[in-house]
Amino acid sequence: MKFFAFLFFLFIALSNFSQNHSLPALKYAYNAYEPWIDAQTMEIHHAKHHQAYITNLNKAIVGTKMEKLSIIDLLMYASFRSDAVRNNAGGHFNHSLFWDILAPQTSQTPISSDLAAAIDSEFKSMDTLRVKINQGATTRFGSGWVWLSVTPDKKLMVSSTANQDNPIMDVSKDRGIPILCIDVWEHAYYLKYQNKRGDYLGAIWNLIDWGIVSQKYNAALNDSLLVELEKDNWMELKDFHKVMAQTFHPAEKDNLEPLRKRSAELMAKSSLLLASKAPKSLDKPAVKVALVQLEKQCIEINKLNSKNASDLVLKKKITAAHDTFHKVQELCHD
Ligand code: MN3
Repeated sequence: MKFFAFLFFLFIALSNFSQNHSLPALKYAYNAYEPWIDAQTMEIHHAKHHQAYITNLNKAIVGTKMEKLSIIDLLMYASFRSDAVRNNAGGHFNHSLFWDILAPQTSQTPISSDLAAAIDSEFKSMDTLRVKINQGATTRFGSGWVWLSVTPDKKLMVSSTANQDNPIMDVSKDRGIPILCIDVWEHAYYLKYQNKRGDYLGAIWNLIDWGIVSQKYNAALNDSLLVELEKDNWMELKDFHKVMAQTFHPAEKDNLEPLRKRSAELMAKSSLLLASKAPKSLDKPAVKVALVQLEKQCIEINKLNSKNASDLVLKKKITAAHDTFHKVQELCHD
């Protein structure tokens, strides 16, 4: 009996271990970031705020397929996730990167010549980059983050996002792999700097470990995620996908109501998709041919619907259009 109880607890322990996200340890003591960030802020920020994102992320995904997904997969398709997953997966990833790039001055490592050259060619100088990042941070209304990222065409980009969003998420306009970030939530600075975000921004530059940022720059340049981000950056495809999913799936179960209500919208989205500019790697004849066919099918569905075609006919047509859309998606992931 004891042996079975042991197995049972082992199973519970292992299953928790494999499914849960957990708080990464800080590389330095809470007081090592003084005087720029005080120990109390670091401790509350790490042990309370960051931990809360992780606890709530684990809660939001427990018992779902998302338990098995990497944090990157959770972020990539944020537009398809609940607000709880979007905010807490973002909160976990963003803070993990932030802690990673901060170091007390005595422990900092120098910037690589590759990153220094990329900064000079993209922003003219480190000083201009700093001004640009601080501008992004100052003008971010409310809570959010400012980022330095590597874009799919391997350039450096400064951007900012609201709340716990980040450049990996498909809800972001400017996408890339972040290599540096600054937290501009008030909880990052309020105890020491109160409402003076500018003073905090002045201080935080003393803590950035450019050697670590350089490592992240090299890793990002060779990361296959860059290719995925480029392919995924097609808003019109996502817009069409949503309407297709919300009309086709009910139709599969013989509920034609959503399609009857939204056939004009589906048609409009298919035209917008056909007219849109595809990401460079997907701009190929086979994709175009499939999109032309898809638009034709959506126009026909709308026409049949306006003539009150039977459920059976509409179901057959939306199934065929859905097959075409699947072909587009397959072509995109070749
Ligand atoms: Mn924070």
